[in-house]
Amino acid sequence: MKEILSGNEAIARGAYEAGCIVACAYPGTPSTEILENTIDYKEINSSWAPNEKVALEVGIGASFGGGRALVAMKHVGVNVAADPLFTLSYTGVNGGLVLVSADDPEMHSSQNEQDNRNYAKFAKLPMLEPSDSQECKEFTRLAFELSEQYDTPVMLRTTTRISHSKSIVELGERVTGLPVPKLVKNAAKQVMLPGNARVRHPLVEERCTVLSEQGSTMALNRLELRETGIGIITSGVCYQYVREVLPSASTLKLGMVYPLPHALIREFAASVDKLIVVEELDPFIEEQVKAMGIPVIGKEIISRCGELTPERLSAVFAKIGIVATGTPAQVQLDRNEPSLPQRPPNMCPGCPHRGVFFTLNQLKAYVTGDIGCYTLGFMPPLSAMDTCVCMGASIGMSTGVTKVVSAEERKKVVAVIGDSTFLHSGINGLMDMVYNQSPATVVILDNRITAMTGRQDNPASGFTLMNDPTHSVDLPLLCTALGVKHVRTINPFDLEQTRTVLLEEMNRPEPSVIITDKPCVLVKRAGVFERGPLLEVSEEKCTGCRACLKIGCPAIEWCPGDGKTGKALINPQLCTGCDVCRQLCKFDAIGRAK
Ligand SMILES: Cc1ncc(C[n+]2csc(CCOP(=O)(O)OP(=O)(O)O)c2C)c(N)n1
Repeated sequence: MKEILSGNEAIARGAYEAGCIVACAYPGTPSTEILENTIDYKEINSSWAPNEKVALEVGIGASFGGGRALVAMKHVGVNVAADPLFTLSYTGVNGGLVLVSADDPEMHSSQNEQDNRNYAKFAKLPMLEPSDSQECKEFTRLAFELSEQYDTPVMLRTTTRISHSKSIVELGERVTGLPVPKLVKNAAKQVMLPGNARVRHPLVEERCTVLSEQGSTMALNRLELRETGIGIITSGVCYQYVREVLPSASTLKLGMVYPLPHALIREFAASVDKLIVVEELDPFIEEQVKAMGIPVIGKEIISRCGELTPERLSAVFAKIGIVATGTPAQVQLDRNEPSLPQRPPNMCPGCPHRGVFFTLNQLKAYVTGDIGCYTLGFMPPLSAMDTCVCMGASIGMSTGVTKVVSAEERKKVVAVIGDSTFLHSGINGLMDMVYNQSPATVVILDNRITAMTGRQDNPASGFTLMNDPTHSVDLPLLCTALGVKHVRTINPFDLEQTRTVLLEEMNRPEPSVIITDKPCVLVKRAGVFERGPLLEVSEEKCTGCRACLKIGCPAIEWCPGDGKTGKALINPQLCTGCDVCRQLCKFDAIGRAK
């Protein structure tokens, strides 16, 4: 049977067909839908972990126990999981373990565009890179087999285009007859004390050599000889672009981008006149080919930044006099479609984060921020976020700032972090804050969900990925247990309360935590978010002072009127009745809709 699947759906299907029994992840674009699809297969125990390190550790446990395990994360998530990953490379596996790294060239939804192929080389483990959804499925299955055959975790790298594009996939059956998981002690292999690890390291090196040799005959590395004037080494989505732009060129399509199949590369180089590597981001393949003593064209014509497209690739080839002969579908589409209006990202109407950032702006706070929907607090008119580096960084950074500025400036320092991000990696920062008595104030924006990545549950939301009710972390109790003496809960829609509590805690020269307790408007369960009575603007009372526009709510529109005195208007389709704008109107012009 055939189905049209996205890359992420196909990876989930591949895991199912491979007999995978455990899947664990922390959400992050473009990887999130993998676990949102493994839940469709009841044979796979799927769960969200609080962060990527824990997700990988769950996978390692399942593998050591003898089951096949899939672990998924976005590229920056691998930084979080890197510690167990590097040593897992030494221990190897029992049941196959596949780690999906979903990279994001062009940073469609990320804070950097690191090239995670480097992780494969750094951690000395094989990495497969599919070029379409069919390969996403097949390579996932193959990755489990290679993992067990070579006793290694296998990384499967996708990019946003591969994760989110849809193409036809031929479905297969789930494998049967895999060994039944059971506890087997093997300390020499699984306890990485120096004495044991020293024995494992040479095996890791040998494994890389063997994989490189055997890679030359593996079907996933494919030599396609056509015209021999130009030969292109490529992988992933770039392979599709090369085929579209230069259909007559010979290609070496690498399905395994680490370790590289040296013999096959030499054979290809010897069969073509001019060798080019087409790859996004780092010169990962290029540098290794050059290190083999083979001259190759690469990053002198292709940018190290952003993603490629067929159009960009045509322009790249033109630089060295190669004329694109294909007619890429994408190019046609781009030229014919009218461009969409620009829509800057904005918090939703009724978002409980809005009032907090409005108040922080008014208090001229120095806000060490974090990653989530609330990062939009950086945008005008709220303009109340001063830093954003990585998940969980806000609290530690606030401590750092207070260590260097004057006593007066210290009072301005506020860390802002979401519930999911706090549980991901903010807890340690708070522990340090108490331990080292930082005077900063932490605001935990508890909207009961991991909103930014699509409303996934987390350990404080009370439900699992499978939608089963579970314990929900009591955030005030947790902060108290960490030693915070001043933990206060506020209603972020009450601007007066928000301002008073923020001011009190900012002025207190001790660690303090303020927790907001209103849910995300898009929270998926009934009864959590309640729409308030809708608001409307009285045309007579509105003076056109624009005070209500200062919160940047998309539900408030501006009617220019005769051009001199415009008036505000509340769109009833968008208003949630959060009541924040009413509190800003000095003329009592905003009230409940009749
Ligand atoms: C290491 C890492 N993992 C995952 C992500 C993707 N990501 C960005 S913000 C976020 C969580 C946001 O949830 P929360 O803190 O609850 O804030 P909300 O969006 O609900 O306001 C996630 C998973 C990331 N940027 N970095």
